[in-house]
Amino acid sequence: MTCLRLILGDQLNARHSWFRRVDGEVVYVLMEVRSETDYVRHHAQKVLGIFAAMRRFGEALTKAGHRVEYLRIGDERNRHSFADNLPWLIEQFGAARLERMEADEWRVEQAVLQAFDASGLPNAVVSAEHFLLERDEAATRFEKKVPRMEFFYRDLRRRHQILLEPDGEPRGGRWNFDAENREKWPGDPPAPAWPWQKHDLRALWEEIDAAGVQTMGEPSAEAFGWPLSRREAQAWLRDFIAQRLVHFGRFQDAISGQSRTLFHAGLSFALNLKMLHPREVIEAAVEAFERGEADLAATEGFVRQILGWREYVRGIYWARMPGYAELNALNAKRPLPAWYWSADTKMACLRAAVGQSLALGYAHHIQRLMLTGNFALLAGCDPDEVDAWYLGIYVDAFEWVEMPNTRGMSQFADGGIVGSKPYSGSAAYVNRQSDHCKGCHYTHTKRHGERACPFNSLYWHFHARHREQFGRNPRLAMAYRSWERMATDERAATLAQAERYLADVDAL
Ligand code: FAD
Ligand code: DLZ
Repeated sequence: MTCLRLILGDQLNARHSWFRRVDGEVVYVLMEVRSETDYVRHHAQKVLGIFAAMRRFGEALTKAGHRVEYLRIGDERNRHSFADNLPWLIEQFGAARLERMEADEWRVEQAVLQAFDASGLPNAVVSAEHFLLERDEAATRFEKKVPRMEFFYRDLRRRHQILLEPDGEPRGGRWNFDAENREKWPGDPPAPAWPWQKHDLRALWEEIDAAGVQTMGEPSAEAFGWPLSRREAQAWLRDFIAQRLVHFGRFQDAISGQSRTLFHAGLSFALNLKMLHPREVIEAAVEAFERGEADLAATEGFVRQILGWREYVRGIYWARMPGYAELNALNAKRPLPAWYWSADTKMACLRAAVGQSLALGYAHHIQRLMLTGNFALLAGCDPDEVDAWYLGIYVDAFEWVEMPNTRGMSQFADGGIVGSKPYSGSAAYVNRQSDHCKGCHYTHTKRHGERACPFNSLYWHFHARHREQFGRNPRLAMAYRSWERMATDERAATLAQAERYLADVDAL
């Protein structure tokens, strides 16, 4: 009795219990399909990376003795969706049973669930054995009331016994070292280069191109950098622990024109494809702390991202979908400026953030939140467009993690489910955290007039036009007080400047 087991492109978990035993009656199915390459315009490196990693995964399973059916993008038999390929695969293998892992994305979960049910065969769904909180528990827990991230995170630290004293209290007497993690990076200590690979993926790129898949950004197929197997991902993890963890906390919120990657881990692609398990990443950081190679602030700051934020946004996604994708609390309608696809803007910080996103399929968290995200928020860009851009451009972008970060944390379109206030910042913030303002076409100290930095007038315009929503928010009280203290003609000139900028955002 043959059983088909479906493996999605972001389910490359070599340590899943499925693979512990070789069973001649099980056929593992992987498919490169247009339903997944086309639901949004992806970065070329994202499609290349997912396909190359899927192919390596399929080959490794075959080598380990498993039966594998791998459908390439150019395969003539390929009908380009999970639902359309399943019926002929069932027939070809005479399958009597279907199995799958839980999908991480709502759209895909619905599609495969329906396809499995439509087959009429007995079928089962199992955990992807990746997250630290199972999907159903996360969804149930967040269904009625979403806890603040901090309390959720403390709870997971207790549950998984991470960085705790024997009496259950946090190591160092505090749960949170965020206050120590906000330094600007002066260029020293030097930021170590990431351990980019040099995979030659030109043949695969030709296949993708020949199939007509539309992408954005640079493929860099001749020397493709991202890790493509568990072994390579483990090497990236070791490199991060040895080279960058030590300064991760201090410079976590820094932005610099001198380094695109600073002390960040670069592990999100490997984690989200499930080549690495979050537990092993957390354990590696905690072990480095125990060996005295990183201090508590750096280690806790890193653990918080993975055990806290990553699991938290997934809980929100699964508790609130599909409605979450429709939320637009600030009624934002503006199209995203054209330079989000070209980096052709005079704003130095945004030129760098968009430019590196197109080149690498990567920007670090503060670039995503306080540069591209902040601009879209202040300008009032449509969250559907903002979501589509973030979901496409980053190699690590999968909707379960992209959407609560974008629509929620960054755009406040969820009305405050993820964060209690919008992440808005003026040029003062950008100048405090980065070295971009110095050589910029715009002047970071000016609110209006020639070459006034757009972040300033847009910041005040945003707060003025959303006074009803945010005027009584205690976390924004200081901003509104400053606005009130400003002279009337200064306020008028600032708002008029913002209006001029908003009338032609493509020209900024
Ligand atoms: P590091 O800064 O080194 O952090 C370590 C790890 O912590 C990351 O690999 C990631 O797994 C996890 N992490 C850190 N912050 C978050 C967070 N806010 N949410 C979830 N996990 C987090 N992350 C994605 O994985 N996919 C996305 O599509 C995505 N979209 C984002 C969109 C916006 C608007 C914002 C503000 C953030 C987004 N993030 C996303 C979160 C974060 O920016 C990335 O996880 C991070 O930049 C990945 O790079 P890194 O591995 O070098 O991370
Ligand atoms: C993102 C993506 C792309 C571009 N292509 C494929 C594919 O051809 N086959 C596949 O199985 N998965 C792909 N993926 C990942 C899926 O979209 C992913 O499984 C869902 O987003 C669920 O998280």
